[in-house]
Amino acid sequence: MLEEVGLEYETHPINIMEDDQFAPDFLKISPNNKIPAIVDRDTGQSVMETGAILMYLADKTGKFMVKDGPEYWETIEWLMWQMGGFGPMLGQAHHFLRFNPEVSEYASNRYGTETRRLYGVLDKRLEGRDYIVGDYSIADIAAWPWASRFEWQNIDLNEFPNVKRWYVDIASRPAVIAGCKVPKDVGPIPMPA
Ligand SMILES: N[C@@H](CCC(=O)N[C@@H](CS)C(=O)NCC(=O)O)C(=O)O
Repeated sequence: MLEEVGLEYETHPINIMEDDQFAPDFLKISPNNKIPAIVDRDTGQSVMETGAILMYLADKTGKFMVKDGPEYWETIEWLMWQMGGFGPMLGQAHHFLRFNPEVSEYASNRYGTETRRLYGVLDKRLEGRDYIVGDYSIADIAAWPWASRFEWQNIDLNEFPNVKRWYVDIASRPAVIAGCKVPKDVGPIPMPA
C-alpha cells in the first residue's frame, strides 16, 4: 500500500521469531503484539491492524477507496472478509499444511477445507469483475498477499480461474513488485503454472 500510494516511508523490521513484537516500544503502537503497525510522522498517529492501516492510508491519500456510497460499503465488506476469513484461515493453513503437516489431521483438514472454500468465494466474486470491488482497491491490496502463498496452502490456482487472472494481473503492478521486496527481498513473486 505504501508503494502504491507513493508516500515516503521508513521500515522498522520486527523479528517475530526473536520476540521483537513484545518490546515495550513496539507494544506502545501495537498493543496486540502483532505486525504490521505504522506511525504517521506527519500527524503522530499510530495505527495497528492491516485493515485499519489500509483505511488510514486510503483516507490520508484519497487513493484506492471511494469515499462513500454502496461501493464504499462493499470495500469495507470485502476488507472485513479478508481480515476475518481469508487472512486468519490461510494463516492457520500455513501452520498445519506447510509448517506442521503431521501434527494434527483434524487441523490440516479443517484449515485446508476452509482455505479451498474461501478461494471458491473469491473466485465467484471475481467472475465478470477485474477487481474485488470496482477499481483496484484496498480490498485487493489486503487479499492479494495471502493468495501469493498459494503453494504453501496446497492451492492450484488453475482450479480458480478468476482468482488466477486477478492474481497474475496484480502481480505485474510495479508497486506490488517493489512492495514484495520490503523489508527484504525474499525472491520472485510465485506464479501459477
Ligand atoms: N489481524 C492482524 C494479524 C497480524 C498477524 O497475525 N501478525 C503476525 C505475523 S503474520 C504476528 O505479528 N505474530 C506475532 C505474534 O503473534 O506474536 C492484521 O491483519 O494485521
